[in-house]
Amino acid sequence: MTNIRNIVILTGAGISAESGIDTFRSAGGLWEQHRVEDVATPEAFARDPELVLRFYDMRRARIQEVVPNAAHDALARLDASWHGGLLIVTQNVDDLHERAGAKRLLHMHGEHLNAWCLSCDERHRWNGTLIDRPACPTCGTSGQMRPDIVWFGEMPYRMNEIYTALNRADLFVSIGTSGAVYPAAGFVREAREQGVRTLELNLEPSQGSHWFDEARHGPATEVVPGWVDALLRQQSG
Ligand code: BV8
Repeated sequence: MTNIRNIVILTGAGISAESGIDTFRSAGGLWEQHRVEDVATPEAFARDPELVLRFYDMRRARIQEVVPNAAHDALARLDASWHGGLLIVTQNVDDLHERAGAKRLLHMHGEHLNAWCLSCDERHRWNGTLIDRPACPTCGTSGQMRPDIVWFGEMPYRMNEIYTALNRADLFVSIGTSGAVYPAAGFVREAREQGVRTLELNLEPSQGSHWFDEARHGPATEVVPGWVDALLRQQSG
């Protein structure tokens, strides 16, 4: 992998699986316990806000019980040492990348630890619950705060920045994602069309595996550190 300067990395639930956070589509996964349309759509929130707020309160509490794993740590190490361009685009709404130390990071589907007031449109760091309809710290309105999460049918965040980085990239790497949800699942084809080299690091072939130039399959805590170490060794020549 010579003359690689700018890298875009997409991560999904698989990178947090070994930290003890359920993925979506695995047996017993999140979407096994709840129908997506019952908990992760604006319609669901309008229809049964209690169910949706309880679902996200449970997950917000859960991520505060777990810690980053060797895959998160390896990407933070890469972020700290890579001289070229780097952007980690995560579909995950947990804060494990940040806690591992990653800085060049973007949450395209939002964050559990943010609450969004629909009355004044302010977002607030939030590690408590929302089911008790707390008042907004900015406007004081009660009962208008929702999880700052991109639900199905809603536009993901910072898409322009993502496409700009993809267009400038030399390498696109997808880690721990099934390639089932768009627009994230379309990034590999966008990259290919730009002549960008593409690599999949996943436990098993994803739905878009055939679009990648190269794929390495195995647990993220084994595959990701090995890939990062090789890249940094190459950089130090
Ligand atoms: C939008 C936040 C329009 C919520 C999420 C084109 C074609 C078809 C459908 C669509 C399309 N375009 C849009 C759609 C509709 C929809 C969609 O894609 N539907 C799918 C189901 C067909 N997309 C949307 O609605 C998007 N919005 O299009 O808006 C718009 C346009 C203009 C203006 C306004 C609106 C919004 C999508 C975002 C929804 N929110 N998350 C929450 O977290 O509760 S998506 C959520 O699901 C995740 O963020 C992630 O994106 C996805 C789950 O996928 P993964 O992370 O990959 O997890 P999964 O469990 O599936 O797979 C885990 C993988 O890891 C597996 O491959 C496994 O093998 C691997 N693994 C497991 N363990 C390990 C491992 N790998 C390594 N190591 C391990 N140990």
